[in-house]
Amino acid sequence: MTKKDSIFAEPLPQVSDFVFDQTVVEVFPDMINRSVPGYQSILQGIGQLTKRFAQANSNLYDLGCSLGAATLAMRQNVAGLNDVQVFGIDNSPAMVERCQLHLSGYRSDVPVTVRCEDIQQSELANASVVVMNFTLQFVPPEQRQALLQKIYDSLKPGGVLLLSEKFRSADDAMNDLLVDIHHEFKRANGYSELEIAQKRAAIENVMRIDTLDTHHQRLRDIGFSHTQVWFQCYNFAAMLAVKDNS
Ligand code: GEK
Repeated sequence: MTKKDSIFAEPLPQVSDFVFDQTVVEVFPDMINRSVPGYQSILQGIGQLTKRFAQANSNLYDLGCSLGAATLAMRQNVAGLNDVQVFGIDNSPAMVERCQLHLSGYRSDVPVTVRCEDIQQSELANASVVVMNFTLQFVPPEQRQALLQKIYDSLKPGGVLLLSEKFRSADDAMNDLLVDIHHEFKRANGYSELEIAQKRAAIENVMRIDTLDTHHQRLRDIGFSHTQVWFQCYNFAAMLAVKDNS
């Protein structure tokens, strides 16, 4: 049973920047399911796309793996492929510890290694599938291009990046609408106005979001030959970016 997220339920004298600490780990599955529209559908799609793009004799990476939900979705979809390794990487020690415990509860012949590292420092190589499921948005904007370039360089021909992000619309009126209906979604999932407002204040300095155009353009500039949104709900989208086969 996952504990209910009530981190921002009481008025705080001062709202500090959001951190992925032990308190967050305890409620994380409830928090992400009640906050990210389509989270379960995206995980299912990550599994499906992994099945399609994973290559034998390659590595699969889940960058910013939290408790390993996408790591598991990937691992469940590579059975039968020779010499495949899955790596989950997160820089929160509390997340990594719980992720290891969580993954050890499932049986699999596919080796999984969970590492506590900053993904900006991680060595990535021989990859066929790289997942960043709501992680890039926590990397400082000016450092995103270099990280994505490293991912591109680590991919084998025909490899894929699966990138999910909250985004903002360049059209201010449309952006206000998307933000509003997302908040309605959170209210329908039991979050109060106070919880929504305090979470927003906690996250605004640590999660700076791009437009979808910025994402597509940056991925194209780096060298990805095809980019596509394959899932969207309100201001949340999952994209795929494919490296050419040649
Ligand atoms: C899921 N992918 O459930 N290096 C490593 N990890 C990082 C970094 C960094 N530089 N910055 C942030 N993180 C998951 C959900 S949550 C999204 C991802 C959310 C980690 C951070 O510790 C956290 O665990 C994760 O990225 C973001 O499919 O909570 O909105």
